[in-house]
Amino acid sequence: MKNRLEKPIYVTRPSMPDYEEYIEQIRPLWDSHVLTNMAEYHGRLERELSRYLQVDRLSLVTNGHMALELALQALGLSGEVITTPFTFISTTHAIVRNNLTPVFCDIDGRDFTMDVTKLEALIGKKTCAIVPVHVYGRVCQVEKIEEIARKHGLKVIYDAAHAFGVTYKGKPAVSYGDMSTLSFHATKVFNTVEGGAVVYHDDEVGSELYSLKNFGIRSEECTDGVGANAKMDELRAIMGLCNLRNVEADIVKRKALFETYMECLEGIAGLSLPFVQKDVKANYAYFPVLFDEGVLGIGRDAVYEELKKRNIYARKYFYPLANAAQCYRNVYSSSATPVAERVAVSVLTLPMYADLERREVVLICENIREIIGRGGKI
Ligand code: T4K
Repeated sequence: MKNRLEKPIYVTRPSMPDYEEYIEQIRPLWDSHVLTNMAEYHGRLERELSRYLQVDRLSLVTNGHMALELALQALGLSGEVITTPFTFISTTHAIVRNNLTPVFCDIDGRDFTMDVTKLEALIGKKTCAIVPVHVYGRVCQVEKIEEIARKHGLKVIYDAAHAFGVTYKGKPAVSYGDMSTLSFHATKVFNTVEGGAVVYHDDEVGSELYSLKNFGIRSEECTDGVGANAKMDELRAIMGLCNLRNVEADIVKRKALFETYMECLEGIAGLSLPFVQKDVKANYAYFPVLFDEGVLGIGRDAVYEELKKRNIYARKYFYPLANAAQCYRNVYSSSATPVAERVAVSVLTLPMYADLERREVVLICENIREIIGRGGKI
């Protein structure tokens, strides 16, 4: 094990502003004592994010999960929602916690987003919406989904937790569908520590979201909705304002790292590299690879364990599938989504974050090559 790293490398590492910059920016709060409840910096971040993401309407919330829960609630849905199991468990939970029933559609074997060729067969009398996931920041087949949704009168809410800043044919990915939800969790391309947002198009929906994130309160004496508390506080909003200044540079750094991975791992039979989508300006949020045990003679789990011994902490995003999670597996079966099942058992997302160094990526790749017995130094 000649390549063991001295310091651990995790799958991701949050970007942070300069300490002095953040302290300077939060100083006014010590004068105003206004810390939360949709105050000044909450409003500022909403405006700056709308500008950066090129959208007209955006509502900040406490996290990506609440963005999903409230987006579904704001539309007043009931019945079945078609989604995919190849996602973080939050997507399914948000559907279930709205008393809606998830129906799992399989994924496309190349980009791992919803397989639209299997979508229509799942639509029934009870179907009210589709919740596709722009997984790893890959854009779903938005045009086809729109066509099918329109034909059947369904709402479309994209889980765009991974798709910050991604564009498709020059248009922001988050501008498709009735709504899109974003996560600004510490592990994301853009973070506010914890945070999220809903992008929407209809002012009535916006007013509903505003109320739902504040307990359903409309005014001091009127609470007409069963809301939650999903308000982003001022300290996090300021963190977001600081991080937003660096996000473009971060994406450039991620792109370079992505290209280094591609160079260092290319040409290995049995190791599939990320699919690069046409017409998409990516954000390089993740670097997922698939290990085909039949070809390599070593499987994903063994590689994962061996990398850990070498101080490299890759992750199995997204294994197990949502339809195989302990809380859902008595109701659903992952065998109904065979492509997702195959991807989930062979995928490993390798470390990817703006401050990762090129030489660290090279070392990670050398370790992978050594573990799978495919060549030494790069
Ligand atoms: N929809 C989708 C498709 C999502 O992927 C997510 C979240 C959501 C919805 C919901 O959005 P949020 O409600 O979370 O905003 C992480 C994140 O917690 C989660 O946000 C993310 N997706 C998911 C894919 O990954 P874990 O449990 O894997 O995170 P954790 O704590 O193991 O962190 C991974 C690594 O990152 C650690 O090994 C070290 C590093 N790290 C992490 C944190 C939190 C740091 O260096 N600093 C940190 O502060 O879920």
